[in-house]
Amino acid sequence: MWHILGAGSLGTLWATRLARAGLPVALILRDSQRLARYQQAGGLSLTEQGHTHRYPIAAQTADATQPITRLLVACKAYDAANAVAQVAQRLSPDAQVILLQNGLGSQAQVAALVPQARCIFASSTEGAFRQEDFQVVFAGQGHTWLGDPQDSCAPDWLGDLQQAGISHEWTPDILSRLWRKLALNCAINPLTVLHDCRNGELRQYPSEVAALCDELSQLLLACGQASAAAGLHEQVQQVIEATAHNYSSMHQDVQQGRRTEISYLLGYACRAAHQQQLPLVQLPALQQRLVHHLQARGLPSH
Ligand code: NAD
Ligand code: KPL
Repeated sequence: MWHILGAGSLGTLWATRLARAGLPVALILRDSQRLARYQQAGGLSLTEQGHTHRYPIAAQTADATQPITRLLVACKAYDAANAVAQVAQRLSPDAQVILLQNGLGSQAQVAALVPQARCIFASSTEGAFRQEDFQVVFAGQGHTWLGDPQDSCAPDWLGDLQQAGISHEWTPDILSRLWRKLALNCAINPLTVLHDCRNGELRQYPSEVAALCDELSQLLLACGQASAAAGLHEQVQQVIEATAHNYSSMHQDVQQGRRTEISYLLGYACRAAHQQQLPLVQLPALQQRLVHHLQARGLPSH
């Protein structure tokens, strides 16, 4: 049984594909009000290439009693630990917890809460967004890398992902993937918020982007992530070109008045630099500007 904690964009994308492949899935929703709204909606809707299907997947709240052996955590990074704490006592002794959160920091918070469970980290380039509650659009095909920094053995359920058509790969170095994605996000997303622009408009700020990439590369090297540092600036420029017409996820969050994952991206990078006693200038200054920007709009800055 796949228990899926959080029925937002990625949670729905995973739950619907697993369920339509005939695999047993149960959603864990925040509270009984949200469960009632879900039941009223009649299931999760997924729109793909203009076609919408509804999947009446079983749902429960955290206080249900069914034991959990495989938990997919599909909350935002800032909600992951609290959400997992609510179901921790239901985890069986051999439980596996799959963490879909972007950035770094939330994975360690969850792992500390559930030391008995195997925690598997994921980094995904799939794209999905919520149209309405329980109605999600699959906006961008992508790939998901999965790995366990403590144990390189692949879990036995990767066949379920294959069966469900979820493009994936088991990697012995998931931390390198997560660090690289964090660095890309730190080089692009805050600047798009501060300049209120699409990714492509960052072409107008080449020295700002280059200076950030330089400091992010220094940080990755100091943190023992040499392969994540290699060619960072070139890849950032490629991503800016390839996604020139898009607004970054952080820009979309700020535009829509939603909390950002700053603490698990730029905040994590700045804390890591501090721990490494690395005297960086650009990254902390960028964080300060972003924090002010968020505070001025009444948004959480952590
Ligand atoms: P989302 O906001 O759409 O969904 C999160 C869901 O978690 C919400 O439905 C929320 O109600 C639920 N939730 C929060 N606390 C809960 C609790 N205690 N119990 C039960 N449910 C709870 O977020 P998302 O876009 O799916 O993103 C999830 C993670 O995946 C983020 O870290 C994001 O950066 C990452 N990610 C998202 C995408 C994407 O395209 N959406 C792509 C790659 C990575
Ligand atoms: O992942 C992204 C995001 O918007 O969060 C990209 C497109 C890579 C920009 O950082």
